[in-house]
Amino acid sequence: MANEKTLILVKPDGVQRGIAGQVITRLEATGLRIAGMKLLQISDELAAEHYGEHEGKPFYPGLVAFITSGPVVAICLDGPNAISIVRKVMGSTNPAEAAPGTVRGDLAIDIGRNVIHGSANEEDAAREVALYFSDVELVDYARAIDGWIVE
Ligand code: DAT
Ligand code: MG
Repeated sequence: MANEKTLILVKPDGVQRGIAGQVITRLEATGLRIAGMKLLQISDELAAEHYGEHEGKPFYPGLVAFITSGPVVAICLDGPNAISIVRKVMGSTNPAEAAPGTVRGDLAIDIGRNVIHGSANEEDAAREVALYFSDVELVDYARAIDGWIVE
């Protein structure tokens, strides 16, 4: 199993709605380890770097306005297959198509207010973790329960 780090954001809608804790609870419950976590307000510059792949698309201006509209909770999770496991917990991009039991399926109804971001692949994860966290903000530690989570 490949150990991976991935970047999650509880987007401004999640913070404003008071469901950041629910989202974090679902992520923690997977067994993945929290390596970094903080609240921050995303600047226009950071938003442009983060969502550069979507520049030029019709929804891009609204996406940048939304992601910079209030604070987000940024989380770095670490563990085996962390990237794909978090994507599974998130659910499909459009909440209308997201499965029940996923964050987007259970807690959202609109693609433009879909509560959570998670890195899509290894390349994005490495880039996004470095965008939001410095080396000293990522803590490497063992948990007493690790042997109950990974064989
Ligand atoms: P994801 O967040 O699942 O990785 P993405 O990278 O394709 O999805 O898009 C980033 C965000 O942009 C997505 O969470 C919500 C918004 N978005 C994507 N497609 C959209 C669309 N067709 N209309 C409105 N917003 C959209
Ligand atoms: Mg994406």
